[in-house]
Amino acid sequence: MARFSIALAAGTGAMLLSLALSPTRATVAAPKTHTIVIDKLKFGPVPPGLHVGDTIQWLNKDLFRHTATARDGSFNVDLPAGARGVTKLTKAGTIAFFCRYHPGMTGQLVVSK
Ligand SMILES: [Cu+2]
Repeated sequence: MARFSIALAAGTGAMLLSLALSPTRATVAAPKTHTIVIDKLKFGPVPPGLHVGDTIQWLNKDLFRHTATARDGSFNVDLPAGARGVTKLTKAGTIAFFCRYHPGMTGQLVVSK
C-alpha cells in the first residue's frame, strides 16, 4: 500500500515536471503602446494588431483643439493643440471614434482579445 502510494506520487511529479518544461504555444503578448497622429484635421492611420491591455497614444500635431471620442462612450480624450493623451484598451471589438469639434474626423479601433 505504502509502496504504491510512493510510486503514484513519483509518477505524478514526473508528469507535472514534464508539463512545466514543455514549451507553451499560447504565449500572451506584452501590452504595447500604439500612436495615432492627428494632423490637418484628420486622424492618421490606426495601427493594426490592437489588443485588450494595449494603450493608444493620441498625438495632436494640429493647431486646433480636438478630441478622440468613442461613439460607445468608452473613452473621451481632450486634445488641445500640440497635446497628447492616452486611452487604455479594455475590451475587444470595433470601436468607432470621432472628434467632437469636427464631426467629419472619424476612425475606428479594431481590438482583439
Ligand atoms: Cu477636431
